[in-house]
Amino acid sequence: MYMTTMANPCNIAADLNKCIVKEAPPTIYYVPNFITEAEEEYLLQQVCRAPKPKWTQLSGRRLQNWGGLPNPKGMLAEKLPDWLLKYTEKISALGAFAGKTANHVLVNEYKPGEGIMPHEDGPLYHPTVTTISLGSHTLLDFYKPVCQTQSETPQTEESRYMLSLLVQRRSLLILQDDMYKFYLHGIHGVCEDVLSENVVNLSSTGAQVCNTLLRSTRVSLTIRHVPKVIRTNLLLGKK
Ligand SMILES: O=C(O)CCC(=O)C(=O)O
Repeated sequence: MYMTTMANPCNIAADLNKCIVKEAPPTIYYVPNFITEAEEEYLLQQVCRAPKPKWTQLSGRRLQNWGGLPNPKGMLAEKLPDWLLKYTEKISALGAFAGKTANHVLVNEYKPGEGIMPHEDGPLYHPTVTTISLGSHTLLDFYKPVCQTQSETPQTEESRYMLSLLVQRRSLLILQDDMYKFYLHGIHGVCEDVLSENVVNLSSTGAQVCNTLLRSTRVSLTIRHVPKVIRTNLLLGKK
């Protein structure tokens, strides 16, 4: 499926509503084949071409930041390269950022066996996070937050686990509302995924319960709108 640009940029495009994952709390949009194989290949080449210092190695993945470095006060925005601008504009035109335009892309690369701990992305990027996946599928797992008032039963990662999504290469994922603000998301560092009933979007993927999928290297483009820092010094004419 390839989304067309919508008429009203303040709302999620009407045809995107067909991609809501109804089995999950509000709101997950999952769009299989959002980009073509040729686009995927091109994007992977561009990610690979980035100079070495552009990469930050973390334990369990490496990443590139494009558009500036977000911090709690906002972001000193830098121009995005054209190869990313095409997609930030396309996704913004769907109304994913409530009329704003995405200005930041985080590129994550996961080798088989690598993942990311359950986390929230924080209030800076509200109300939306969008992700294009390249090179491999992954399983994105969602968790309830630790409940501060309930102290009797231990709140393990296992007990807080809620559901998973199969995120295929070339897909677009949009998280909003409670699925973004309230629940945590993470990726287990495994080399293969056995699909279970807990994977709630299987009907739109062509995969089935009990299928085993081997992971290859996955590159995700996390596309967001980050508020810009107001450069008061510049406004006041100071250097
Ligand atoms: O790779 C992904 O799909 C998730 C990335 C993520 O959660 C993050 O960078 O905060």
